[in-house]
Amino acid sequence: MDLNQPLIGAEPSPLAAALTLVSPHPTVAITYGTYDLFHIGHVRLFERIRQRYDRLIVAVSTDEFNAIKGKRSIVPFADRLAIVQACRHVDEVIAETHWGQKSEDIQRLGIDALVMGSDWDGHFDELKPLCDVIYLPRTEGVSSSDLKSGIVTRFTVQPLA
Ligand code: C2G
Repeated sequence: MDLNQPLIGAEPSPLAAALTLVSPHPTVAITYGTYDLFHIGHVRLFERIRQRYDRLIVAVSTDEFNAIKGKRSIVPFADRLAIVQACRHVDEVIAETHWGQKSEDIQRLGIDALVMGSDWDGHFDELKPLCDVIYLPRTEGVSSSDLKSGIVTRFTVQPLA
């Protein structure tokens, strides 16, 4: 029985009535990012979003869009997309190809909240008329760029003295 469809002329059963009160519709959140060298900061962000919303959609930046963002990732787009999709907190992945797609995504996907890490504080407030816009504290002490520079430092061949 599809509980979302009103039964024509029939009173919903007490169960149906109770269920519609409890969860009117699954709440959906979306977040955007590069997710290069996938790390605990990304996992913690997804985890916290999933604790607040029933579904999490993640938009992963393509390599071409990263170039526009002035970023070059180590892990190619197709792999970053597959890695994010494999995370159990993530329900769906889409590609992020341009800055302006957020308002389209929010309306097309019926988004309740856009959630980003605090390094983006205030950047997407213009979308507040469309959905909740939330910035969660970043996980301290880890970032893809730190991981990259750490690898370079540690594995650069030191010239023999
Ligand atoms: N993040 C975090 N803690 C960290 C590192 C990252 O919570 N230690 C969060 C960031 O705040 C961001 C997300 O993880 O919300 C993805 O970070 P990046 O992969 O660096 O994404 P970015 O390149 O900033 O792309 O349209 C928005 C852009 O696509 C965001």
